[in-house]
Amino acid sequence: MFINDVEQCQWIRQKFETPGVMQFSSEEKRRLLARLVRSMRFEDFLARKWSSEKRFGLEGCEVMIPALKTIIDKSSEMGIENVILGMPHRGRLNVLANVIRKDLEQIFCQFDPKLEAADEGSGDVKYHLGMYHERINRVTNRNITLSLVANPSHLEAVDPVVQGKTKAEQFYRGDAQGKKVMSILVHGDAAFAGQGVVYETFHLSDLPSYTTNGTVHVVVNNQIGFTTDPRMARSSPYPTDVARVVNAPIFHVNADDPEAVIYVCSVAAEWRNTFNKDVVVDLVCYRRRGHNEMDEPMFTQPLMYKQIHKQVPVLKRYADKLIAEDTVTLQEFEEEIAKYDRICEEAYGRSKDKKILHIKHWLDSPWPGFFTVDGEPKSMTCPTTGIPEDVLTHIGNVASSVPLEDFKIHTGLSRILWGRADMTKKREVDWALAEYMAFGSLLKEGIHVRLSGQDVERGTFSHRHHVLHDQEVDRRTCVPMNHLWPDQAPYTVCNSSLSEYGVLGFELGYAMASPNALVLWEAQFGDFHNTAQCIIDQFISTGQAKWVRHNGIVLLLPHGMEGMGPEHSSARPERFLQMSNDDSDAYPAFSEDFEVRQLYDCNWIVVNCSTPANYFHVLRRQILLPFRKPLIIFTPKSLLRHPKAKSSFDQMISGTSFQRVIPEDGVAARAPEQVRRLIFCTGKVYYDLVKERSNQCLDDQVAITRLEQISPFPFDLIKREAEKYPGAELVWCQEEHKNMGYYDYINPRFMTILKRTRPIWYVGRDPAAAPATGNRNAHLVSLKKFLDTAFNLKAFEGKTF
Ligand SMILES: Cc1ncc(C[n+]2csc(CCOP(=O)(O)OP(=O)(O)O)c2C)c(N)n1
Ligand SMILES: [Mg+2]
Repeated sequence: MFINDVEQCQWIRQKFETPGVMQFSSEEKRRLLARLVRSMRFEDFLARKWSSEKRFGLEGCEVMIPALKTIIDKSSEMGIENVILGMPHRGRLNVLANVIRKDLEQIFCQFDPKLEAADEGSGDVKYHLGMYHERINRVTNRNITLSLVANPSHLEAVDPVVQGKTKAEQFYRGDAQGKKVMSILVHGDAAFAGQGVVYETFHLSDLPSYTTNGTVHVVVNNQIGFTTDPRMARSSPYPTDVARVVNAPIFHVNADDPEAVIYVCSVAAEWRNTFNKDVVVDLVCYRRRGHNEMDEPMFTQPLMYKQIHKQVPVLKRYADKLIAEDTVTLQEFEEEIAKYDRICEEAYGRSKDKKILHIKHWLDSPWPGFFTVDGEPKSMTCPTTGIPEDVLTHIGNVASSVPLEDFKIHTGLSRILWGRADMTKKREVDWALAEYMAFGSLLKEGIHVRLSGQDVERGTFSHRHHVLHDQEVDRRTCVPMNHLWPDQAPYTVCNSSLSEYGVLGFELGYAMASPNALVLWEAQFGDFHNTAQCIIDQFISTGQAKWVRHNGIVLLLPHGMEGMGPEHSSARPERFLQMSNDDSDAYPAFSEDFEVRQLYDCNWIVVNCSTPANYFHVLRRQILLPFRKPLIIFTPKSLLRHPKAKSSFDQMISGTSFQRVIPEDGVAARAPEQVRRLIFCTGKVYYDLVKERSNQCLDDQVAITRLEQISPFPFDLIKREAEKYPGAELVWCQEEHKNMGYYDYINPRFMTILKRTRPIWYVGRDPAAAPATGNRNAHLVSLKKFLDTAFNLKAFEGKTF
């Protein structure tokens, strides 16, 4: 343990070294016995009824149930009203039944393979689902809300998600010190030591905008069961190394000594609620069965399992002890068992009447009032996203000012603010100002906005400057966005630790807590999102399908080929598009609500805006939609300062909206029948194309139309554009390599909407392994090459498709 605070060390010493500290009343002992009965008999019941089903039983560590309950009791006693739990497979069903108190029949009916799912989506296996429950804590007689966050198989991935949700719940309750809301994270020993996200999560606990004011961690340390498991080498010398890494006290306790366990758990909860710091309880136990109930551990660990089979179960041991010391009689003990078995049997009987499975009953984060009682959106429309001009002007003025007196900002920043004032006067915005206006206007409407990521306060490209720093007073800062209106919602902008997996998971959890917040995570460069791939694959892309849970998180991923080398170039749009669930081959029915219906049906929205105004609108639309979907935005780098990448207030005032497609509006659009080529593109390459078209004097012969919302694919608007230019050759132009970017996604969709009557030719960089070259000259040569092809009207002559 590496605690350098004397008071804290003394506190721990006093808790553990004072003679006779572990005293339990007979009532406490009986409660502990009853909890062990439930824990053990629950597993026995499942084993009897469904002997060939995986349930990842707790046998060998049944004490985890009283352990968790003690942490909750003690925390409730110290004022906690809301506990958010994250845990892996081991013992999860038992926790649902006996800690969260999910109705047993709801758990049992999950074992019935014939049950039909009432909700759309893929669903998930029973030992992954989440849960939310408000109840009275029987020990303290106080209300307590417990939620268990749904998780994927990916061990420890849920940790930062739980922390983000906890932080958000604390934030909305004004519980800045974590006195009302706390989290508990349960870990397996191998995953705890081996998965880096554990460390990333611990690290967040020391950062002001990410701390949950302490978490109680419980490790189910059955490492003995893995020591010779051929599936994995034993992890590094646990637990000493882990102690060094997690920088929190670790209390090791023998799981076969239930009184010691609950004493330690009570001290851990007291530690958390006294010092608001993390603490780890290491339950050293063994695993009575195989990894799951279908596994035979004797195959690989014969000698160890011979020993394990000789172990007397903890319940028997403890019952014998209490009977010997006259705390309970054998009869009372047997009655306690019979009572719980009866509860299980009765619930089992009721579970058989269930015909339909509602995954909705397993929501970990209900959003009261956001949907109708049936869980449907309250409307199927999206109001326009423009705002009154005076609001734009007001935000522009605040964005260009320093709201605090005697606050000296850097002269370079003065120039930037002056530039913003000038734009506001001219009724125009660049990227940063458009974002300011989107955030500011949502804050005015009572929507909390939180932007998190590495260096987001200033902006990686030094364009944002949402936090001003006094040049003369150390650590004096000012966030003008919080000085817009007296009754606005709060704005949080926070530089994260240098982590993607942990931080994106955290923000996803934060966004889970409420639909009335715009929560954004920005990657330093889009490339870096792949170290958070698990959060993207397991939660963002699939979360709704698996857990019927909406989430409106926004990913800002800087993207663009600018000769900066293989890494600072691509946010890998192809990956997001490949995971988009809209059907490439189905010719859509164009109903009146097609646009919003498509958004409702998709698993996420992928956009690449080419104008600041469209960026402004898509951010606002995210909140004005009557449902929530993750939004992936490929954001620009060079366009942040491109003189042409500006928008007028006219494109943002009331009545204006997000444009899924921006059609050609120059000369070509005025005489479409004369147009020989219609180029579709998305993002920054538009500006290269327009410049080249003008250089080659082809403005009347080549039209350029921008796809701004890539997925779900705007079939209706693309159809309209293609039909407007009946004599034009259709081209898709992208700056990314052919096996990357958007081409593989858009091509079959163009074919569907054109009913295969016209080809869409590819223009862009050749296929490649790396997303971009490291050689600036090679970058420029390939750019020139594909721009030449884009405007070579003979390039596809005679070719068939
Ligand atoms: C990230 C990840 N890698 C691998 C696995 C496959 N896996 C499932 S359980 C398990 C062992 C977990 O050991 P431990 O954390 O000690 O938990 P226990 O099962 O012993 O309770 C492994 C490797 C997984 N689920 N997640
Ligand atoms: Mg283990």
